[in-house]
Amino acid sequence: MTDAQLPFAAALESLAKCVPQNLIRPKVGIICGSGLSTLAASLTDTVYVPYGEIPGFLISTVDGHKNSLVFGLCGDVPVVAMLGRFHAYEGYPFQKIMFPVRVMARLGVKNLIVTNASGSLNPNIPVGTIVVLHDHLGIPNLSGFNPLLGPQHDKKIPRFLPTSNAYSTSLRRLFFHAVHELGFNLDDFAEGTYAWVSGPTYESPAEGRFIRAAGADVVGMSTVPEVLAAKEEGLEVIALSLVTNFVIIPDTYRSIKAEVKAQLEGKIVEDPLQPVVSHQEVLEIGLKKAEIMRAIVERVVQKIP
Ligand code: R1P
Repeated sequence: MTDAQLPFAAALESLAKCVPQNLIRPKVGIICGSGLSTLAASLTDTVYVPYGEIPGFLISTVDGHKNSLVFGLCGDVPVVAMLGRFHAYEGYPFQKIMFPVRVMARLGVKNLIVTNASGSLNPNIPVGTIVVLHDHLGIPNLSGFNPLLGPQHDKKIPRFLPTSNAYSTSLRRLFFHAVHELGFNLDDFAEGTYAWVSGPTYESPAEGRFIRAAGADVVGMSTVPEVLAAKEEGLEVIALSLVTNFVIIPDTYRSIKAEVKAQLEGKIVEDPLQPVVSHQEVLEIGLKKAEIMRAIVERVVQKIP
């Protein structure tokens, strides 16, 4: 499937039928990451449109992703939020994963706030930190799976999209002003580079070390396709990553050979607990921190000129 075959007209028509006039031209779009659907909780005058009712939209099969587009007011700013997103590991083609962002752009969205849950690779970025992304490392982009591969469907969109300016400096500035105004400490928030991996496996220690060595601070399985589509559509983008776990990247491996040798010599060898990450843990941290993220996102939306 190419972008040209996507049902833009049908999607816009179906939304126009159920969303009232004062909400159908949102200024800001929000994508809620894993466990972060409550980001839209304070919108007023809300209208929920299930993904299943919008032509071209998929269904997220991941826990913590509700399948609804919600239109509403944030203060007096019309906003549209995706309660749940689509990931490549669900078996979905990139064109369809990026479709909602392109629909938002056609509805009039000019600024996109993308959120996600991520694993930290940086010892200075603990679990629970909100990281404002300043760059990304798209591992699939570097290995022949760039989401924008394919025919140039729209001649107005550059064939060779620059990505050095993907993350809006003005929106990032607004974010840190909002943090200050809400009485949070700026030093509790981080800036960093997001490594996008396809998933669905969490990173092996060697993979973690590899992407850390390549300059990434956090890692996750989403966001970059949406950011690329948003940039093609000319949107300003800010991406906020909530660290929900720490990626285990030991410098050395426990030697089972040494342990067996010790056992053979009659020594008692303890079997240490080996921590592993789970999606449940990701959702729990999301739940705990979503309120802070919501307050800041709301403030940022109000501050967008
Ligand atoms: C893994 O726990 C899931 O959480 C993150 C990862 O990308 C993966 O989908 O979800 P979001 O990026 O959608 O927030």
